[in-house]
Amino acid sequence: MSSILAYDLGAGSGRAVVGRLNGNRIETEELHRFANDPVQVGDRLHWDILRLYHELKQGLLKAKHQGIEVASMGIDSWAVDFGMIGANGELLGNPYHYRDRHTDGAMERLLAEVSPASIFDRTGIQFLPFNSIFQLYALKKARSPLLREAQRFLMIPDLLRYFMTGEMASEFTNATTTQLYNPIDKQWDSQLLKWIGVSESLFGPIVQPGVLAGELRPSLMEELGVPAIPVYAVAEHDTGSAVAAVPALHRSFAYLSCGTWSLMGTEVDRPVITEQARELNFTNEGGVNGTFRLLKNIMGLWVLSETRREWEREGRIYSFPELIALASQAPAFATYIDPDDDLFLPPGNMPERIRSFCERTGQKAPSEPGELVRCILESLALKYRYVLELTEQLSGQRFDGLHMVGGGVQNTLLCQWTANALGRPVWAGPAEASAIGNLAVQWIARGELADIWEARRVIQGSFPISVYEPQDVEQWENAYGEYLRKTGLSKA
Ligand code: ADP
Ligand code: LRH
Repeated sequence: MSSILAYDLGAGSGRAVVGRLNGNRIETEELHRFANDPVQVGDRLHWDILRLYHELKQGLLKAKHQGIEVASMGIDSWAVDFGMIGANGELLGNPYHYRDRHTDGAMERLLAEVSPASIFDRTGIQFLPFNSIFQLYALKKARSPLLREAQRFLMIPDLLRYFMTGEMASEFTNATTTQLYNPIDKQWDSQLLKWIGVSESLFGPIVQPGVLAGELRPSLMEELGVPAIPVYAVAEHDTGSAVAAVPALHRSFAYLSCGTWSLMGTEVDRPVITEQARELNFTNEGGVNGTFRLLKNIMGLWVLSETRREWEREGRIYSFPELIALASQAPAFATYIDPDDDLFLPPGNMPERIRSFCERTGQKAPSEPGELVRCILESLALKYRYVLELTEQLSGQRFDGLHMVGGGVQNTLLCQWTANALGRPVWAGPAEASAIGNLAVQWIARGELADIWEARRVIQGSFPISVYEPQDVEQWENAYGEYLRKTGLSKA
């Protein structure tokens, strides 16, 4: 039984997970887990990319020390961000964090020059102010030296794979999130690049998940004392990997990938590039096996983790289970936020922003920690209902329940409240869906699993799935009406 390795880097933390396929069962073992703390330098927020590369090396060393022979490996991470490679093959600068404010106003500025329809029709991608297209446009407008020197654009997992192998290639699922990839022509969109004034020569060949993309560079093998390990391009967008691991047994299913972000939608065979999809601001991100993810970003547990971080700065340390316990004791249905309000995107003082949202919308502002956490979690559950109904409208499907995967499934209160808000069951798990999807694509490429559906069957049989049946449905139904009114979503 061979051991393979998945690196999964989330906005909150990264992990190296070893997977073994034992007949019809997957066994996983977390080798290494590390924080992914971005670094503010002056006005700019960066990813600590070299530290992350260091942590990837630690994963390989831990495997070596435990006598694990790694037969292959793959890397997935959050989307949209990138590094630039210069003429000497070195990384130019530190990649920006998608929450950095250098993109403030860039989307509005570009959309004043080029119509939203002409961008959406070419990409099928939702408008988020931090998409790579707007980051690049902002760099161009700021006359960034980065663009003058750059020879190659590599997204985060492409970049780390390049560090490891010395080979450069852009992986498809992640490339689609740039809003510069045309899924109809199946290539980078030259017209969009012309509109933003960025040279097409920066963009290299696109490879599909499952392609063998190189092996460890000799210098790295020597540094770590490890053998040549094949490196696969997997679904390098973490959400692509997470959805590949949704334990669904039938074609038509709804998912919520619940980590720092909440990504909710369904899988489709073809991108849905219609006026309705554009107006509802849904996206069509590339998936495995030629599929697309018709989904919408919801700000997600970021609002909670950033709230927790604010309290930590004040010297009040709470674990997630403590916060959940406080929320469960606070009064129900007191105040609501729309987590997708622009207020909540940048890092900062979330308790203050929640209060200011409540004041703006004529609600009593929560003050105690339990009240704030309850407001966040109830609002998320109710927003999930709103987006699930939009997904149904757009896809013409009706879903019997919701598959929830990602670290957020550890929040049993959120899972239960989501079932209550939807009035439908929630099937929660696995928590490490992105790492498992990463492994699954490698097993398919290695000929050990037949296809994505066999992978999903095996995942379903290998990991516990918790079922949450809806409770207090009438109260939640009433709360939903209140939620839409108070947040202003009823007018959207
Ligand atoms: P990402 O990949 O974006 O870093 P994860 O999938 O690891 O995110 O999920 C992280 C989220 O999971 C945290 O923001 C937190 O809300 C939730 N979480 C993590 N651990 C726990 C826990 N023990 N109990 C409840 N929630 C948790
Ligand atoms: C989740 C995720 C999401 C993107 C965001 C930038 O980690 O990849 O799919 O929209 O990060």
